[in-house]
Amino acid sequence: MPLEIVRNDITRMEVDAIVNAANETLLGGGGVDGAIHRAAGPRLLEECRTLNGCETGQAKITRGYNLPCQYVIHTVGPIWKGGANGERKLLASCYRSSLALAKEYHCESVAFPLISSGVYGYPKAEALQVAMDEITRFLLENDMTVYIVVFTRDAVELGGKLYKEVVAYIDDVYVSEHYDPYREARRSARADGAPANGLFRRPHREDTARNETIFAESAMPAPVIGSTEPKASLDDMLSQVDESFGQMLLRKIDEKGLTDAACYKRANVDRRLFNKIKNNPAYRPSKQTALAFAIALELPMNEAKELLMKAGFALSHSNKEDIVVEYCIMTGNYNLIEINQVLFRLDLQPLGY
Ligand code: AR6
Repeated sequence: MPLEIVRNDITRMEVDAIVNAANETLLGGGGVDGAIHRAAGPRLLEECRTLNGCETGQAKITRGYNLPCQYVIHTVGPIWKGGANGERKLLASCYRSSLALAKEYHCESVAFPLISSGVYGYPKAEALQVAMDEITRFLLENDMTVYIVVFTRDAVELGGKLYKEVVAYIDDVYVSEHYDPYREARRSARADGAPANGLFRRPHREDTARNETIFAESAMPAPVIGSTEPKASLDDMLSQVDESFGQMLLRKIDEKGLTDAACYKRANVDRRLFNKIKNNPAYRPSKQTALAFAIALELPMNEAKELLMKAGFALSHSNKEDIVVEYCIMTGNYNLIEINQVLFRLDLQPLGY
């Protein structure tokens, strides 16, 4: 997947380059800078001494030494002074300069921490937005896998309007459809003063099944048992195979007037996977990939379901990822990066590949 947000310690990332949130001296410090120097060993500091520092918004590169990555790109983020002192521009410049260096050194994968969002005080949600905007812009023109590495404890501080809306929607849909009458009966009995371990009839399977709504139509019409219609032969049926996922995808790309590259980039899918889908009509992508294309193509709900079905999947209210995507399609939010941010916060699988 070209852009991915992950929870990790950046010093463990096995990528071509990791980015360090350094200071202008480049001689080490606390936070992620301290962690990177500790993990890389003293030779990193020796090399940093030869670089004569680095200006805010710029970046310099060294080797990775004992780290699992080949390079460390050191960039200096702005100190947050309220937001009216060019902080955004400088932070954006950190990402641009670092990505330009990564490209110059032929890196195929790079991992960024949330620069400036620790000691330098940049609000985390805004820092993440700048990171995503700049990385997305870069990926429109370049092929690279870029990770934004968020320390686990920081993830909870990442806010966002869409996130709050989606959580409310999940609470409505998921909770009501996973209503368990058995548990409810126990709960109300407890409220009535009945013993918590009292015996209750477990609901019949059909009771609970009624609460589960799968909202994609079935891919095949249900077989009619005992039908008197003449039976088609298997050969006949096999000769009438529908348009495949890849064929429908390419047709939709044309109908929308998009180029292939614009579509797979919007879908956060890498070129190799797109070519696999394009060149092999029988190829079945993962559900995350199929959904990513539905979002990239800005398909309305019925067409999104149809595309998904071509890959052999359906949307289900039993699945939180699906509810998030459903909400976004229903509300016309086709910003895949934003959707992935919400999925990440909810600990769900992101879309794309
Ligand atoms: N992996 C991933 N993220 C991390 C890690 C880690 N190992 N450690 C911290 N973070 P900061 P800044 C997150 O303070 O704000 C240094 O002293 C952290 O939670 O490291 O740009 C330099 O020398 C936060 O979200 O960098 C400078 O003087 C983000 O990384 C100054 O701090 C950045 O936090 C730079 O401050």
